Amino acid sequence: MKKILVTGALGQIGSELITKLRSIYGDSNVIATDIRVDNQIAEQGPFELVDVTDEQRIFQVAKDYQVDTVMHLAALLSATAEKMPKRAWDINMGGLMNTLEVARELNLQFFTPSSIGAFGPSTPKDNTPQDTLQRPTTMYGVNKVSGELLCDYYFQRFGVDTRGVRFPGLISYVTPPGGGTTDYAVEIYYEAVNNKSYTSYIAEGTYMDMMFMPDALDAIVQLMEADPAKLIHRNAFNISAISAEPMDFARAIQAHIPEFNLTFNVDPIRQGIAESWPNRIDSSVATAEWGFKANYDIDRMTKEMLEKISSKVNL
Ligand code: AKB
Repeated sequence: MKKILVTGALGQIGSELITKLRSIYGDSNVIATDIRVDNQIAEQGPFELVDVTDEQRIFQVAKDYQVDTVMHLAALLSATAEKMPKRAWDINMGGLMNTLEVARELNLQFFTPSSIGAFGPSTPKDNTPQDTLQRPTTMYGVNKVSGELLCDYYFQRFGVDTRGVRFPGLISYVTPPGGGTTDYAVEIYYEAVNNKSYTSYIAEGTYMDMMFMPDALDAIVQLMEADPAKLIHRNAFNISAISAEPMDFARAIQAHIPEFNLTFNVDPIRQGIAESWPNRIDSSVATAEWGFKANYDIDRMTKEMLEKISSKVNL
């Protein structure tokens, strides 16, 4: 049985991952941490205030609860990181380094997500291979590539059991993302339900990888439970479920809301980031090494997103 500390537990991934982990490993075995308190998560099980730039505090909480695993999610996303690059470096790299050090000192299994943002304009755009050119042009991308290398280093140099995936844009109806380039793919569903129209800041024809949150959560659990003997890569596995551009979402939504109307008002910063990322990455190495499989395509995800958001609106 695992005992897991999760940083950034109130973020888009964390808020759903905590619930899933608690259902698998038991409420008291999942220690949610963040820089602010959320009563619902805190009532369900252990919760501690932890700022990931404070290594001593991470160490203390990990030691007090005698955890054997840390899942490090706290990070600034791509668009926010572009607005404040120095702060992004401090939080994304400082937080990762601190958490890896705690994992080394206490011999913890370690998970952290990388991203499709770890690729850049010179990366092959279609069927992007697992091992390829990575020269990202954003601060977020620089952080993610450095993080991938740092996790490999901690495994090779110190034997820390580091594992990770490159997440695409994650789509969910529980906690909205904040400050990402792929956030439009969540906003479009809320606007479809509330206003039957959406103005996209990403241009028509711009493809990016996406995934519905339940597939992302399954992938984390599956990778952490995978037989280490089968893992050749360990960190930064490409995983994707959907390659889509704004019109693909519009068409999927129109199957349920025919009057839905999509217009465009492109944001040059986020459009520039999106254009530097792949159209569709190849997940076959993750499938071969630990059995990754996505269950949701865009149509199945759209049906569930619209149903769940409508039921929240009609409460
Ligand atoms: C972002 O858009 O910054 C994130 C990501 C793809 O890593 N959703």
